[in-house]
Amino acid sequence: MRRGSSLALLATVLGAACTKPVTFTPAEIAGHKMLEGAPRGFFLGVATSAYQIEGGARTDWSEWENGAYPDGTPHVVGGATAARAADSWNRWRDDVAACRQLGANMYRLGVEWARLEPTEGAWDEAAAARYREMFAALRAAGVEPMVTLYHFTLPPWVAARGGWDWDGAPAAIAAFARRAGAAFGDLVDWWITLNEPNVYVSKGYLAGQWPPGAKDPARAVRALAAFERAHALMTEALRAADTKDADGDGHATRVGIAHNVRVFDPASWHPVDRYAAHAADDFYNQQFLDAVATGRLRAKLPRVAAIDEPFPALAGSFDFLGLNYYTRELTVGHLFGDKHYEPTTAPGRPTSDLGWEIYPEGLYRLLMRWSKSGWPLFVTENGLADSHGDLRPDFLRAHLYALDRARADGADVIGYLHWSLIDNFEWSHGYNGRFGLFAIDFANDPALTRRPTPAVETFREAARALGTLR
Ligand code: PNW
Repeated sequence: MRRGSSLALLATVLGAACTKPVTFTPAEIAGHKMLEGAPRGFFLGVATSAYQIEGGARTDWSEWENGAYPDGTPHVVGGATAARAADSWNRWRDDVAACRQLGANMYRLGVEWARLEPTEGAWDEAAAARYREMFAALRAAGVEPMVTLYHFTLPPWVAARGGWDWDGAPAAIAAFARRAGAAFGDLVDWWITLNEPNVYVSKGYLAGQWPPGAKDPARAVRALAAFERAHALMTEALRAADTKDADGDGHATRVGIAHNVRVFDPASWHPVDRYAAHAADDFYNQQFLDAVATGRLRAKLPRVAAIDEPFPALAGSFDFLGLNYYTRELTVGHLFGDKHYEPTTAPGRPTSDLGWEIYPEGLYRLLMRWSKSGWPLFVTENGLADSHGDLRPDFLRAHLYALDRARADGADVIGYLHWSLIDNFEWSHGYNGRFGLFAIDFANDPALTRRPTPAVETFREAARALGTLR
């Protein structure tokens, strides 16, 4: 008896530190039929963001990408900019055609706040009309739009007031959400308030690689809380403004965030590395979800700052949990200072062009982890930087296998969106991170032709199994 219970305790402690190990063999992945048994109504699609594909927008990022670090290195590799990007503002019909070719039944795309509200309180009717054209064309093609309202870019007038450091930012973006809900609600039911606030906080406030270029952990904690406020207020605004059920499924709005999640495994059995994995996981993966689950602002870095106070609008603000999954990190911990850990990559494992480990088992582990959260799970991004396009077919197959396994084991996963439909502006990596199912030769092809990569066939195989390929 005693022995049994202490073993159980030991298992819990070890389990909490490293979750359940699981390994997929190439044979089981190859022998699996992708999306077999997926329910009717499952969403299989692709994702992009406004700033990364549209071209021609003026945001805080367009200012950032023209700048450099004190040593003269440009903020973006090679001094690249998104001035033209994939020119989707003009070529969006090509993107709709690419969705059709894939057999996608959903396309997650963004609207650019800076375009719609270029100065405070203004509203660009012509820009809104063009977005309406896109959404209507998608619906006509049998592709449900999912619309992201914030994907890393702010209008310059918001940035000038301090961006996410400005106390008024959550209310300002909620006002924008209300207008977007009213303007597009008859064509859009699926909404992402915020894309990856945790990535933005890490890049913009800890690493200093994205605007506002800060390396200030205390500010990072405050920024995370500001994003939590913003999401809650945006959800209220959307639910009030969008009362039109576009697809007739009984829901006028389905609101969530696209939350970047990673597996953090300790680099060794050393307790400091294990503590680092736990701390990174908590800040990066868990605190935003706890905020929504508890109706309290939750933002904390040990030894730095902690915010924990009621914010009732957070409660119930997810209709689903959107997860963006790419990779795993192995953490090496630091006991002192405000830099808690160093991320490393598992030795001998395959990686992407950006050096991110390819680890499909992580998607399974994370879906299972949140399968009891009460929220339906939606993979709102998953993809690979692969400029040759030859690793992406197996990547896609393996990650859909992970998703199917999680569903078979009880996780309520309602959709999968691949990042990305087309090659695009990969933030500080410029055009070096090629995530597109359709490749674009930015340097040599003035027509920016969307050219299918080998993974298009793999995607179509999944769409065929789902019955969405027309
Ligand atoms: C996500 N990181 O961003 C985004 O939602 C996309 O805009 C982006 O293109 C895609 O993933 C691929 O990177 C991330 O450095 C950007 O850890 C950077 C990181 C993670 C996610």
